[in-house]
Amino acid sequence: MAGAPLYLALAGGVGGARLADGLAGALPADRLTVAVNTADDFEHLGLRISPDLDTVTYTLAGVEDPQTGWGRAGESWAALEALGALGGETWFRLGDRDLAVHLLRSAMARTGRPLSEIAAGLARALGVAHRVVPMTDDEVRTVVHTAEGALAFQDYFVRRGCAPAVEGFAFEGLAGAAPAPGLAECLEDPALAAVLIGPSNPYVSIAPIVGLPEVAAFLARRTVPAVAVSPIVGGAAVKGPLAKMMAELGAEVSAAGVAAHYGALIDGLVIDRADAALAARLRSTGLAVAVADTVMRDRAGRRALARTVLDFAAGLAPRAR
Ligand code: FO1
Repeated sequence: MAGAPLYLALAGGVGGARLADGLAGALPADRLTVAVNTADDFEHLGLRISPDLDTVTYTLAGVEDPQTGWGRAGESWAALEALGALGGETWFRLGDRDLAVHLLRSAMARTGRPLSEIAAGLARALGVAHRVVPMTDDEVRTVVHTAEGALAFQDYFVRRGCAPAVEGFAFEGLAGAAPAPGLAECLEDPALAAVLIGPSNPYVSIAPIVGLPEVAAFLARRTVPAVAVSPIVGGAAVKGPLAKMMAELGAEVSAAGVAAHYGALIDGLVIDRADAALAARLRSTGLAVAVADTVMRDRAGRRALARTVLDFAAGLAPRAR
């Protein structure tokens, strides 16, 4: 017997973190693994920064900044202000409480501990019961190819405010990267019931996770369904530069554009009520579609969407091998 169903959620930044929090409210701690993008990670001011891991961990711990969705609630900025006064770089805004996490992670990384072990320790210390794992312990770095040349991800995203027109993406180190232990175990677990892809950016948050060679091979031969939540609602991104990226890449800026991008990677897509008119067109391609409120305005909204996603995935037939 495989036991109670286990779910694997794939998450990037804020949208993925919010769905993961809803799922954590609906599932026991040992029945959910959240695998998080680490291709946005970078070294800054000598510190090891893992923005998406921290966003997911803070959100599950209930200590995230409710306005930005990243960083911590009730943050103070004394260190950043002092840094600026010294002429240091302040374009990447690190709050004091957040800084403590980067200091500790960097110190632990210098002792040779893998990111997955460090992330588990930080999550435990913040009171997170569910399993939050980096997609890999290996170094994978997103490079954004733009009309102004190749840019490291955070240079494009934060320093340049996503202004340069995107031409494509590369994930350095991805071909040789292995899933981190918690993710690898989840893929091999006979209780795995579904893969749930959060409303994260498909190009830069989800692509690195599903592009890990072992994850890609698993997804290609999976019998469990994979379901995504569209991060595009009413032709606009709920958060971040996704709509701009899609337009620059010549994709249709809609939930249908998201479905076309994912292709055979997903069996079902949850679209917002605002996009209900797209459902028939999407279903005609063989994709299962659920229509729901996908903009998670509060914790109740996260829980409700998580319930919809779980019920939707449970209603999909196993895939033939
Ligand atoms: N995003 C910003 O737009 N500006 C920032 O100054 C910024 C700082 C920051 C610090 C810690 C952290 O964990 C995340 C931070 N983010 C910031 C968000 C982050 O760069 C992106 O949301 C992700 O990399 C994309 O998912």
